[in-house]
This record gives sequence, structure tokens and C-alpha cells, in this order.
Amino acid sequence: MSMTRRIFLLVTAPALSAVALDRWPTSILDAWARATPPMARTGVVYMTIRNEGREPDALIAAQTEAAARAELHRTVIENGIARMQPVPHLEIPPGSDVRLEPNGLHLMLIELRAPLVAGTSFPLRVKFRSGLELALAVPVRTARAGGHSAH
Ligand SMILES: [Cu+2]
Repeated sequence: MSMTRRIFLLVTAPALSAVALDRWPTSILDAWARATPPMARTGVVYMTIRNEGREPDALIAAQTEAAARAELHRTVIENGIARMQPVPHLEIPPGSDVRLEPNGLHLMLIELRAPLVAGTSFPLRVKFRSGLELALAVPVRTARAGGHSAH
């Protein structure tokens, strides 16, 4: 949180709860999904999660009508082989950005109901431990080079 905003809370809003004003310091930036081939059963979503607050938060759940399930995964390299591990919840430390990006953390869409087509978007709901729930429209973009291993 910037000093300016903190001063605003303390000086001009003493009667209001700072918790209420500053209740959701967590936000999502730059969410996008990789376009998939026509027969794909899985898709992947990337984003940056920002916590401007003073308390840790965590991404604990996600769901979308585009797929049966949305799971948080981490890609790890073991003996030169990329493997994906489920991440039950993703800690977002205070004052930090956590990036879901190719070859790292990602939201995996499992059992896609339809292929993800570049230029379209689909709804995604994400839930945080703080109680925040966000509804996003995730744009689908053509994949650049640098792959994401399939399940
Ligand atoms: Cu995955």
C-alpha cells in the first residue's frame, strides 16, 4: 500500500473502518488463456495476482463454465523433465505480485467443454482466503513459442 493511501485512511476516514475501506487489497492483472487445438481436453490460464495489503492472502479456488475443473498447478523440472504438481492454495504475501506464467504456476482447465479460441473470452471465478471472490472475463490468445506440457 502506498503511503498516500495509508495517510488517507488514517486522516480522512477515522469513522470508517479501515478494514472495510481496505478490505480487498488483492487484485488480478493481465489474466489470459492460451488458445488450444480443436481436440484439446485441457487449457491453461495465466495471470498476475497482486496483494497491496499488509496481510497475506491466498488463492484457494477457481471455477469456470469453460471446463469441468480448474486446478492450480506448478511446473517443476526434475532431471530435465517438466512435471506438474497440484498446488492446493497459493500464498500471496503482502506487498507482492505472484505471477502465473508459462513454465511456472498456472491454472489448469481440465475437461474443457469446448476448445479455447483466440479472440474469444470466457468467465472465471476465483476465490481468496480473505473472502474476496472475483469474476473475470479471461481473453484467449494464440500461444507464443515456449510450451506448456500436457497432462
Ligand atoms: Cu497443469
